[in-house]
Amino acid sequence: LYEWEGVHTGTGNTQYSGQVTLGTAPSYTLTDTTRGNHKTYNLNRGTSGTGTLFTNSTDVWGNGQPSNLETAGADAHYGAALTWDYYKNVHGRSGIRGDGVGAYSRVHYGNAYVNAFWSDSCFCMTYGDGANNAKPLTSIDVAAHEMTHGLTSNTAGLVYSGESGGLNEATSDIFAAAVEFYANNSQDQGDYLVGEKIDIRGNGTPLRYMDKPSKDGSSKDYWYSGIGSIDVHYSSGPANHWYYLLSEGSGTKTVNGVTYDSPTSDGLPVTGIGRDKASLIWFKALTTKFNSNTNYAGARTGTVAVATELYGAGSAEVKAVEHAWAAINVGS
Ligand code: ASN
Ligand code: ZN
Repeated sequence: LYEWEGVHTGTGNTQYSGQVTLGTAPSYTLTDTTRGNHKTYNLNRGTSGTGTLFTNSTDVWGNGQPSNLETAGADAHYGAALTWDYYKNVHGRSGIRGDGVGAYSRVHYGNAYVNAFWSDSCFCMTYGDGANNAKPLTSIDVAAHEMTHGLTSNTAGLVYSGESGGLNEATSDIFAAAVEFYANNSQDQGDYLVGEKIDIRGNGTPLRYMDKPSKDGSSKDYWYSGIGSIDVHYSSGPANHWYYLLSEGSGTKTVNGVTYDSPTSDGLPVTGIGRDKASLIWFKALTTKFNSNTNYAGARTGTVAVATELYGAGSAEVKAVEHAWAAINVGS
């Protein structure tokens, strides 16, 4: 009657996440038929176009080493799948636009290019290969960060400058952490660090820290009047810090073997409500309360409103949201 092609999965030997299952299509390409047909392409060090769709005959992708060009493809394809699954299974959103359509990924952008980015124009994520073409920026958290820029662009539309730009960046870091925890990958455990696998500084330290953003030397721990004039990757700090405090609380705490020490601007303690509730509050605020010009004060108002809808006025959750904002010097 018909030939049932079924749902194919291949095997990825990634650089950062060990051996993983990948959504592939016969015979065979990095095409994830159960996740909006998300595809992963090889730019082969070029900087334009889509390059070539990763194709092979074995359905085993990469060997864990960056010299094998399939390896970064496997990492990026896996990160996109996890991010898709997170938004679908945790927040009930099917794809970046909620329409079931997948974005696509491009790896091996440029020569030793040390960045990754989302583009609205192609509805795609793009990844450089990092220093010496040896550290592709394709870890789970970076993939989730970039794909989340697509979500933000298609929901609140937070303008990428000023305070809204900091909130845009923080949204990508917040869900990068949430996806990494959701993945529960033994080689890349969930943490409140950004980019800990890609060694972008060359000394083994992460790109950003959410418990105390100033640990990176540039990000701010607390909101202040004028924070909108610094780089959005630094003005994101207070919102990342808010998310950490709301999830885990202030002070010292060890999660998955990483020890955090999170301060508060007013010296008052914050009791966390757990990452799942904190993530839900941010997601609902992003998708139902924030707009393109939302600033820190507006984010406070929006998240308090969402927490009130979800948990009730006067609930422990609403109080925790308010305390976490006060702890980063927003309202009091
Ligand atoms: N990797 C950076 C980011 O996603 C690229 C940029 O500056 N937009 O934030
Ligand atoms: Zn970003």
